[in-house]
Amino acid sequence: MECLQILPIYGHFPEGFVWSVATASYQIEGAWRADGKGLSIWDAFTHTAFRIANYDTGDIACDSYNKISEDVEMLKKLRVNHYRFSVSWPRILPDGTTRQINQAGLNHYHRLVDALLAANIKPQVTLYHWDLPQALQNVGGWENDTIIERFRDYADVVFSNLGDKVKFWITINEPYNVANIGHGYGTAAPGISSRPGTAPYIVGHNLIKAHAEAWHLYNDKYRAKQGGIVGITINSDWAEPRNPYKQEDIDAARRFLEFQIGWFAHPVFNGDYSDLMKNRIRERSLAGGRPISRLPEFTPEEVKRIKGTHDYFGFNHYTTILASNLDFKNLQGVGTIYDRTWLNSGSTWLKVTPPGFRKILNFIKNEYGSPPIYITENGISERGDMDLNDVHRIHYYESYLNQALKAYLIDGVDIRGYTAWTLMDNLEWAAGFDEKFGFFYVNHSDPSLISSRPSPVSRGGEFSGFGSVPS
Ligand code: PNW
Repeated sequence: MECLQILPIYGHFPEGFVWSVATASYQIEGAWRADGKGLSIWDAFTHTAFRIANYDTGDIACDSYNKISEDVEMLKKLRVNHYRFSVSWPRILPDGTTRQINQAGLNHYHRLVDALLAANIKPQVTLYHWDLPQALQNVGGWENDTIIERFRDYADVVFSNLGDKVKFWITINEPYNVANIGHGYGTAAPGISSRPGTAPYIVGHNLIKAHAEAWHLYNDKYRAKQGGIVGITINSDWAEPRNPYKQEDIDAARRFLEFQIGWFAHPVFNGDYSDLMKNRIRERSLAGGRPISRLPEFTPEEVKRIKGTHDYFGFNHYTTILASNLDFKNLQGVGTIYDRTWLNSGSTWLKVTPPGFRKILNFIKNEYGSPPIYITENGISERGDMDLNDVHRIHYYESYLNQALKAYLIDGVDIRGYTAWTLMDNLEWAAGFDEKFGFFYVNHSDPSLISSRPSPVSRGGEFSGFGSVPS
């Protein structure tokens, strides 16, 4: 049985399968103060000392704000049929509210969407890929529950302006990372790390409610007219027990998954946080002398309103960890390490572990009611000197795609689309420009940023585009 895992499978994904690549506004757009754009928490974060490797910023990034046609040319070369990008909230609503709607910002996205459609590439649009208006952060950001209404208002502006042309919406990208990295570790904007046991859960709670309100808004006001689909994109690693013969580690792996993918998927797909998560956090909170759990509660009405707010399962996946039981340290009580035989990447957290992809796709099928799944991110980074030959990247995509194909053909997982991260090397958040996930290389020492993209030095000399991936 085990050897079957490493043999490739041949076959096809279904008719109409979505082949896509993804980017995010702050990572590529630049033009951070152009045409009336407000500041985002990432503008503030990258301009704060010691936050970002090499003091890199997204001030210019890949200059995509000014390079729509170059970006579309690259997409054509990849022969994708979709392109996933995100809208910068402060570019459209400079202070985060509808008090002022910045038409110049909206026009940028109109131009981009029009150029895509003219090239027969359909847009997949993320409303929130982490660049919150700084003005909203100044009043508490995702910790303040007024954010739910603000997000709904923002979604309303974007749906009403772009919804005639955009039929695939993602409300929020990776709420787990917004909550945990932004408000627990503090290594992503807004960089809050002073209340690691409470702030992430409050933020997560508001993210879930904000997503649900945006989904209902679309459902009630736009769906009949515009006919698109809306979902949330949830990220998760796969977890294997560190010692597969030890029940404690098997339980730890399960806890890891329920605390990562389950934190957001359980309320949206099954209703409420899982009992395992609720019980564990309550137990630990009380043991630590708190009167109530650190995990906020949904009222029964809220549970009902949130459950079912999905037209598909948006899923980002990169890697696998080994889980073991820990009786102290973090709330979930899970220690994580990597197997030393796993291939490395340019990111410390990312190891090449293809079989976990198939397993977690099956986990989604089994735990969340076999929803249609769009993989909205998957990819690998490199760092250091590169010859653009890309053997690691080719190996990663071939083996991960084959695992997805097995999940589809053998296991019956309802996979509808696959999106690679990312179109071109871009600002990899706190890691700056050093970690390169792109299909295309961007030469930052060329002030025009043009000559190297799109150009013969683009990556993937041997990656012949999605049109010919064994599918
Ligand atoms: C995702 N981790 O972020 C994001 O959606 C992208 O914007 C990002 O560039 C891409 O994956 C590559 O990192 C992640 O530490 C950031 O486990 C960090 C982690 C995972 C995903």
